[in-house]
Amino acid sequence: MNLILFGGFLGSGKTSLILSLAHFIVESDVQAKAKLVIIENEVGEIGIDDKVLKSDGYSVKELFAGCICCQLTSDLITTLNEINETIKPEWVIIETTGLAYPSKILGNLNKYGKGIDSIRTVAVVDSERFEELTAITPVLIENQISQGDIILVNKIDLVSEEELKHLEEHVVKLNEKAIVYKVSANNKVNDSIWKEVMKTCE
Ligand SMILES: Nc1nc2c(ncn2[C@@H]2O[C@H](COP(=O)(O)OP(=O)(O)O)[C@@H](O)[C@H]2O)c(=O)[nH]1
Ligand SMILES: [Mg+2]
Repeated sequence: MNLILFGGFLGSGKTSLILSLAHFIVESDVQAKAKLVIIENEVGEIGIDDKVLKSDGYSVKELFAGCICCQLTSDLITTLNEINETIKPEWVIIETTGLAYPSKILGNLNKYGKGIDSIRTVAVVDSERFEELTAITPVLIENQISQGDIILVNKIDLVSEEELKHLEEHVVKLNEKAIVYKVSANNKVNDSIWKEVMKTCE
């Protein structure tokens, strides 16, 4: 199983981007049908309707009773190990809550997860609210960004070129190793970005 962990504040666009990636995975490879599981840990503005998605070859598991980086750590591990034994998907996308520390989740997955071939972390940045959120919860936002293999600076349709340039500089300062893409989940996300996200990590 290859895991793709999506982090980022509530409302930053995680579900919108996950739906786009999910469609890309299913459409790009016929074999991938029924090989993708999405684990939802957050009730958001946009939901992932299991019934609609099932007909497309996805399946969705919901863990809504707490945060998978704290109270629900063992639920996440149990769910993943169960998925590994029953569905054996090629891809698992995990949407974390906006308050999750990806570093904690990664630590637990590495320690207790079974059948995991690779893990990639995607940090979604809400370009409209980034400065505001960083001022309110700097440690959390910085952890989410510093743990990203890929950073998707989302909602670029809502900010000016100048704001975006400033924001990008800030993001790169927090994580120099990550690949940074500017996207808008409201428009089509370039396939090359999803190809990069799906590259298995070493
Ligand atoms: N204008 C604009 N709105 C967006 C974009 N991405 C997401 N949204 C909206 O932001 C809200 C929250 O998106 P959602 O995917 O539920 O975020 P999540 O809470 O991180 O999963 C929804 O109303 C989306 O339609 C974007 O790129 N541009
Ligand atoms: Mg969501």
